[in-house]
Amino acid sequence: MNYFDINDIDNLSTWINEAIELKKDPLVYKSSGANKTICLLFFNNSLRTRLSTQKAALNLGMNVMVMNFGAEGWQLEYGDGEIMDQGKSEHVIEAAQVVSQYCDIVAIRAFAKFENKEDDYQEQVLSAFMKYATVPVLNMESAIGHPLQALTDMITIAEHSTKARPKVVLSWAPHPKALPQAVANSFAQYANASDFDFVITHPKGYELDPQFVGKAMVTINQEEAFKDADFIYVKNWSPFADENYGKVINTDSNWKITAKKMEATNNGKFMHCLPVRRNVIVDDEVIDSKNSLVIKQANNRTFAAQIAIKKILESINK
Ligand code: AN0
Ligand code: CP
Repeated sequence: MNYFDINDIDNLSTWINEAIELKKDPLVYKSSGANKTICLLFFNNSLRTRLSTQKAALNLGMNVMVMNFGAEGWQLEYGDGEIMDQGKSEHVIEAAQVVSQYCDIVAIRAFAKFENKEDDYQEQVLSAFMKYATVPVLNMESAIGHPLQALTDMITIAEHSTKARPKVVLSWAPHPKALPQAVANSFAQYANASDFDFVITHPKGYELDPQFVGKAMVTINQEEAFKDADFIYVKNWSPFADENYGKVINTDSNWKITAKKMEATNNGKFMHCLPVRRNVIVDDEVIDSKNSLVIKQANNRTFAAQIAIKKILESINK
């Protein structure tokens, strides 16, 4: 099996409960990855994903190889039948098969490039690796999804929820650079698969792909959205719509998360996947408050990765 998106999870609440259980004794499956190797390929920067996925693999007794592919690998070609007389040195057809011979799982981070919406939304990089690799593929944030982050977020909400059906709000916040929709897409997808009163709030023009929005309540009134919320999950993303795809069309600081806005919530918890720009996305006062879960959330990245890798290992050993 791959862990590419939510469709690779047979039962989300089982995965969440297993991850919470694993936290009590992270080394309990130390022998399950013995003599197996995971190779982590990064086409983009990372702090949490790189270290927590490595840590998860080590907890499972695996060997880990990490490559900063974006800076140190050959530039890859993805197109079929290309005459490769330009800048790209190697085709993914060879690269994926070659990497597969050195490891048992290949994990990949490859963000949206914002060059061509179709390439991004067809998951050009991850799809090619899944097509040509001969070992399972783990998604460490692709063009349109971040399933390890979303699993982490569901684990964190499960741990901190005091209600059977919490009100969970995904709020856009301003950012100076154009960021992918991946984190928001996956969060929405996993939130829709959970028993939440789920609300998404963003300025006009920031509508997400309907396949991820699903049954969520969507509003451009952030103040209204925050009312009685139990969890405020904040993330910037750039527009999905064709006309402004991957551009910055709004930097309105009125969307920043402030202590005043948090007052309208039901003693709501603040969540963000990190990295976060302080006092642009969120005021210090909020991220430093006792209701901020960001550090605990980052810790859960290890256990989300460990569950996903464990499931992949089980599928290999079957
Ligand atoms: C990335 C993004 O928004 O997708 C990674 C988040 C985990 N964020 C930045 O590039 C700042
Ligand atoms: N949340 C997250 O994926 O962080 P990194 O980009 O630092 O890995």
